[in-house]
Amino acid sequence: QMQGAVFDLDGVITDTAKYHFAAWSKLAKENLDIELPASFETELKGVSRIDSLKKILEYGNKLDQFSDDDIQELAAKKNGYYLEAIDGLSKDDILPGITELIAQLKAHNVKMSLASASKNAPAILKKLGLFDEFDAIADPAKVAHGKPAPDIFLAGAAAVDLKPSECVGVEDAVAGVQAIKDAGMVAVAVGDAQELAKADKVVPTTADFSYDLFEQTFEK
Ligand code: B16
Ligand code: MG
Repeated sequence: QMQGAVFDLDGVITDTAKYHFAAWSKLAKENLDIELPASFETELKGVSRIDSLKKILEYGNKLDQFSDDDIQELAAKKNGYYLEAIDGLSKDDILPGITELIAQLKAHNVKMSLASASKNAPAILKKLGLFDEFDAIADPAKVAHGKPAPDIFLAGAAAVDLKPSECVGVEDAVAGVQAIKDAGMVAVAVGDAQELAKADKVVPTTADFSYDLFEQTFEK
């Protein structure tokens, strides 16, 4: 039986990708003179703050123009824009089906932890009113490698004293599904079935998530 569920945040519990993209677009335009194409919204999903910035600088052919200190400073500036954008986040921003799913997992004594690349994850969960629902939040600052490396999902399972093989991992990004599989977990994903084909189960929307779906996928 499934003992734990290890969740990604952005795209699974709430949709912060649009705010990340808006903040990066503003930074790129105002500080770097780079115009980001819309495709970057998906491209930056699950990618850490610093790696996202490096991708943007690479895209603009400007990576060699900035020192490590500049990069830290620019990343901090982006985070300021992002925090402004998510200031109004509330429980209305929880994706469909997630509140019900959490209740079902709790009723079945399934431990829940978070495996988000976001350093803002605790603050976001608080705004959504979900902070107390989670048994643990893995700290992305403490893992060596970001997604698609399995580190953050391994940390998520360990944080609730479970083996990866006892957990289901939940993701919306290709890199995240790869991380779950390489962690040795069963993967449930939301989004495009073709794109996320490495997952054990893909559903079109978070409203399709349920304890039964997770448990059936786990047992397969
Ligand atoms: P922060 P996830 C990821 O969240 C986002 O998808 C990604 O766009 C972002 O750059 C990353 O968190 C880091 O976020 O700047 O807040 O530390 O999908 O792993 O929950
Ligand atoms: Mg995500």
